[in-house]
Amino acid sequence: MSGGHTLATEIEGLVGECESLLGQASSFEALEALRVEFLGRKGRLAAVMSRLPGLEPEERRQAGAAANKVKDTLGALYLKRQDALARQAETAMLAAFDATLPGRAPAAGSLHPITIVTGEICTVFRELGFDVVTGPEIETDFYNFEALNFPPEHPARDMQDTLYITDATLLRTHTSPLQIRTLESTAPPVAAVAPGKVYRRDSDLTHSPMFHQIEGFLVDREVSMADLRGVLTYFLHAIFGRDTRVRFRPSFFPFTEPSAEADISCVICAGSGHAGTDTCRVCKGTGWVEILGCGMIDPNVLAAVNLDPEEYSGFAFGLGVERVAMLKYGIGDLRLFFENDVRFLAQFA
Ligand code: 2NM
Repeated sequence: MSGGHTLATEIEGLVGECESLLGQASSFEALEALRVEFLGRKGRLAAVMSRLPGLEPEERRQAGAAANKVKDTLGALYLKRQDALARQAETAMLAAFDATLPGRAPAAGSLHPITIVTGEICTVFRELGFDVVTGPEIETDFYNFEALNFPPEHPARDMQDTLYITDATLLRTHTSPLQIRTLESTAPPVAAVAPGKVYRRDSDLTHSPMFHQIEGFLVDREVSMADLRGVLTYFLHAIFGRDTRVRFRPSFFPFTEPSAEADISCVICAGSGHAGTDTCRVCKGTGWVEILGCGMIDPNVLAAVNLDPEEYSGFAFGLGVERVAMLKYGIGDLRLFFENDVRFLAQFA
């Protein structure tokens, strides 16, 4: 050491000053200001270093060594202080709330009641050996009407109130076109259900221009009305409960002969016809509600898909999913299905 005021002692003096200031730095901002003041590119250590080239070799060697040591020492002090401040901040944060509280679960969505009921119905039929088939919502006149035994002048075509796209293409008014497509491509024995959206020119309190249907059929040799009755009764018991009574009434559809409608005992009043002293609003006091249409597939429909009606027979049925959901959940207003109000939908979580 040459003693007295040398650059080396000046540099070491910086350490003491910086050390005490770093110890007092109480925020990340104050710490950063000190780093810039002492260690920055235009800082005080850099200013001292810039004077090195003008020194005598011996003093330059000592000053250079001191400067490098100071750089390391101050750098380490800076990191130590930064770490201490981070710990302080963490401790303060942990003191401010209870870190053992469980997290808040994000709100989960839920299935739409139409999706739930469609799934339940398809599951019952899948368990009975039916396939589940889907297909286009835009159909041709052939698949929607002609193959289903609706002649061009048949009043049922007007009754359907169809949404036409062109003369020959339309929005399907039922999912039966899928049964035709399946019968065309699959040799009997064949059984399938077809869920999906269907469209009709109808819109009021109890009719939506788009709603959901499930239709099904089974074709084989020697299929009878007894098979229809057994399968559909089993299905209605699976959906509405074993205590539900089922009855069949004669009806008419262009694609089935004979045709029938199935009623179940009213799910609201348990078939009593009244609610307390009032008449039951759902079954209007009859004790029964209509639930599906069905019948033996008309020979003309079998012929349209090149099956010999003398060799094969089958039953078919169709139902509205909104109607099943309304009865199952006691929903009084069809419009609730299409408004997507979360207060309604969340009840099916
Ligand atoms: C119903 C009622 C009765 C039906 C008929 C067919 C087909 F394509 F196999 F002939 N599919 N669905 C049918 C029969 C639908 O809905 C109320």
